[in-house]
Amino acid sequence: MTKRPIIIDTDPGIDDAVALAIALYSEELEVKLITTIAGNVGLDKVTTNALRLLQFFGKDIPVALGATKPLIKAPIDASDIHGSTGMDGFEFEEPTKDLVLKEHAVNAMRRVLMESPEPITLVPIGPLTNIALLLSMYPEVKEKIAKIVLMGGSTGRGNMGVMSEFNIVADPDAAKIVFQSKLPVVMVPLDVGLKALVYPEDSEQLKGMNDTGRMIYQLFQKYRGGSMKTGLKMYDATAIAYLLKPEMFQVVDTFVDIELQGAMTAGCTVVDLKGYLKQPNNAKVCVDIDADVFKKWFLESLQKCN
Ligand SMILES: [Ca+2]
Repeated sequence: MTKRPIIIDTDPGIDDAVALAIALYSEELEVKLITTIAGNVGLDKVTTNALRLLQFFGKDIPVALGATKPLIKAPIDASDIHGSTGMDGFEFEEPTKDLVLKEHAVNAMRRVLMESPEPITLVPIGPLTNIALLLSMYPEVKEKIAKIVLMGGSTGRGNMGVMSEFNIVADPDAAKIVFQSKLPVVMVPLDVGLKALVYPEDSEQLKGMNDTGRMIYQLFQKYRGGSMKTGLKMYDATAIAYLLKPEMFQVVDTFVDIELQGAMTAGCTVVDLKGYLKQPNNAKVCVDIDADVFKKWFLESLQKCN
């Protein structure tokens, strides 16, 4: 089987760590590049976390550093959710910097895309600043992008505001550029992340599964994306789930825009499920997930890791 090439743009982050583990060990995906973006914590910390994970997995994937802050608005600090390092709970070895490219993430993405004989899928699982910069600076890359499968937004309520989800509200201007890009965009929103839950009994299975399972189990002890008792929310892993097993989702074609001006709703995704705005569809939005299928897939996928 030829592997599908992807680029993951990430801000690890505990749920990012899970997404990376599954993607890096998948027989179906070839991760060509990892780009980092300030988000859950600052750029230095998320980059160190990405390098820690790659060293832990023994995977030599190039890493390029992206934007240190959003396009326009001030950054949000989410260290209350992910701990002060962004990935508290496991003692990683100090990573080498060997995998770090000299190029900025935007230039690295452009190069990898333009050099690729086949289109590449972009998988942003953090704020969309790098992707917006890429599309704005180098529009010629668009024909090399198969699609953008992003974790972010919500069709209903938010997790960083009444109506706003973290990855989108962290850089709403960037999100607007991505949704207006005319590229095929798949939005895997908060709605499904809230149902993609890992419970104590699932987490216990990870503990003795393999090294990766043990590491993730330990990270979960510090993760505040939900509580262990009522289920930990695997937000970012749902984007990888869409790539590998889209049939577990209910998906609708619709129009999505980003509210930039709302006095109380700035940064929310306006998902026009009923067509009030009379705009052409610009995204596929995952509106539901089969939670049982997800859980089975989640555990089976992590079993493939070392
Ligand atoms: Ca993330």
